[in-house]
This record gives sequence, structure tokens and C-alpha cells, in this order.
Amino acid sequence: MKIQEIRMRHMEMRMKNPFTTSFGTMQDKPFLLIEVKDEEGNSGWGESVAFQHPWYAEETVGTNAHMIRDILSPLLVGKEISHPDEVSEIFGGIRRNNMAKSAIEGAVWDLYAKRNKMTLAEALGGTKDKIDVGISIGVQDSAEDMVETVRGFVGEGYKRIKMKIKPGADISIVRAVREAFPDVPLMADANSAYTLDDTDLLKQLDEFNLTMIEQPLAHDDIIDHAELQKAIETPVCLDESIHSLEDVKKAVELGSCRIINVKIGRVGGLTESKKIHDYCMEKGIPLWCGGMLESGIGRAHNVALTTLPNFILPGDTAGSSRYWEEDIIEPEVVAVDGEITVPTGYGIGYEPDIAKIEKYTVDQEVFAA
Ligand code: OSB
Ligand code: MG
Repeated sequence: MKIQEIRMRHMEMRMKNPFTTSFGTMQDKPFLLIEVKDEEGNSGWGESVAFQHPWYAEETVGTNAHMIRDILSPLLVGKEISHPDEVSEIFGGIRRNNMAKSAIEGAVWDLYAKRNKMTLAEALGGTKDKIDVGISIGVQDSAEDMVETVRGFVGEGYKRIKMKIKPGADISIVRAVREAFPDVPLMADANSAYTLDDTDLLKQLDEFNLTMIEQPLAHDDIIDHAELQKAIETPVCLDESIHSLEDVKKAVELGSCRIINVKIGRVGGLTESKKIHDYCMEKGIPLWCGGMLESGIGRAHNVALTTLPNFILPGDTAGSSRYWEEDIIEPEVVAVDGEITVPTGYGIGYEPDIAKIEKYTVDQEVFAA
């Protein structure tokens, strides 16, 4: 297929509720939406998961727009490719900027699946027709607030509950939730808020039978995490530290984690995600799919990836209504009793709703051959 045109939309949506992590609070959600067209006029859709500010990762909406406009689109537009795996080869000479690469690569995967009359899940080698999902709850001011918020989502049937923690809002909150819900699968995500000096504090979490603690230490570390994992029983899961299969290999060899959160954008796309999947399956490292507060387009890619067999643990792909008054796909992503039914339409399987997409588009640029 020939990559005829890449359209980049600057989107502005606002989440129903603010979402707080150890690094800050987000509610306005500017992001980039990518539509790739082939020579027959077919479209594939992708989403950049970069945020407005470089708090979670160094990439931002602004750096992604620059990379997509000035560096990546010129490399791809006009090219003839036979498989989306070739996109990461074409982008291979460009260092990092994984979220920008992934936004385009994801659109090419959707386009490829549609042309070949397959679901994206099938194109990736997925095997499930339903996926288990959990929910990620932002940092709460008090243990009471967290317990009540958790109660609501347990009632909706989510398969595991993730609580954001930060220094000063950690042990007492996790304790209160565990006491209120003795049997619910629980985990905590620190988004790099601690150091090895906090080992004694993090060890106190062992008491609460957490499925894992996600990214307790520095965003770019795998050495201290190995040290921490030796000192605590709770499995460590890496998020921010993993950008590639090479990072995964090093973390697994060093014992820096027992579980990995795969985010498609953070690792540079679906091709790299699949490589990580295959390696971790062989090594017995369970995976789950993380989230970046995406619109339905990004969520649809997460759903497809999660159909691969080693995505054993429930991911952060909650339903659209968790985030948005109205989503930009039809139908919206719906989680019932903690399960999402994988759509059967070709490509991402959800139809981009052009009228709603237009409503939230503030600017657009077209890169054509
Ligand atoms: O660390 O997984 C994270 C949201 C924003 C930035 C980082 C993270 C998160 C989440 C929410 O945990 C995931 C989601 O619901 O999409
Ligand atoms: Mg995380």
C-alpha cells in the first residue's frame, strides 16, 4: 500500500473529572489525532498519547507535532509499504520520540488491518474476544475519599483497582482500602515518587497483598528497582522505565521487576509492543496494558493489543464514560463487569465519529505526497 497522506488534527477535549498523580493534576486534554490515507482513499487512525506537559515523559503535544510534521511524515509520505512493521524500520534512524512514532505507526496498523479485512486484534495475532479491565484511580486527599471512590468502581465490576499513591498519601490509604475490601485485587502506582531511602516505607505495603507496586522509583531507573525488588515481597511493575524491548531485557535480567505495564506510545508502537509481548511470554513475565487517558481511538488500540495471550493481568482500559461526556468513536468503549468485548469490525473496530472529531478539532495539518 502507498502512504498517500497524513492528516494531523490538534484536538482539545476536557475530561469529566480531574485526574491526579504524584506528578500533577490533569483535566484539559489536548492531543494529536492522526489519519493516514492510502492510494485508494482508505483511512487508518492513530492517537498520540503525549500529554501537554513533560511530567510523565519528556514528550509533549508540542514536541510530537514538530516530530510528526517536520521529521516523521516526510520519511513516510509517498512510500510504498507491504506491512506496518516496516514503519519502525523507516523511523529507525530517529532516536526516541516514541509517542510521535507510535501515533503514525498505529494509524498504519489500522489501515493495514482494514485493507486486509481483518480486525486489528487479528492482524496483531490476538486470541481473545473479551478482555479483562481494571481502573486507575487518581491520588485522593483522604483515606475516606479513596475508600468511597473504590467502592463505586468495585460496584461497577472492574477486575482490579489501582490506586495512585504519593508520599504522605500512601500506607494509611492502602490500609483503609484493604480493610474495606479484603478480597479485591488491589495495586498501587507511585509514578516515580520514591527513592531507595523509602525502602522501609515501601516494605510496609507487603502487608496488604497488593498484586504489584507500579514504578515506585525514578522514571529512568532500573538499577535501584532491582535493589528494591530484593527487599520487598510485593511484585514491582515497571511503567515509565520501559521504552523498548532492549529496556525490557535489561530489567528482566537484572530482576528490576516481575511484571511490565506496556503502553504502546511509550515503547514506540504496536510492532515493538508485540516484540515485548513475545519475549515476556517466553520469560514468564506477565503483562498488562496501561492507559494514557486516551480518547476512544487510543483506547481501541489498547483493546486490540490486550487480546494477545500474555496480557494476563487486567489493564487500565476503562470504558469511555470513565473519562468523557462523549467519546469520538461509535460505539463508545463499554466495560461491563470488568470486561470489554473486542469489536469485530475491521481495523480498530470502532468507527471514528467525524462530526464529533470535527467538534473537538482546533487545528489540522495535511502532509501529502
Ligand atoms: O502511570 O499509568 C500511569 C494516567 C496518566 C499518566 C500516567 C498514568 C495514568 C494512569 C491512568 O494510571 C490510565 C488510564 O486510565 O488511562
Ligand atoms: Mg503508571
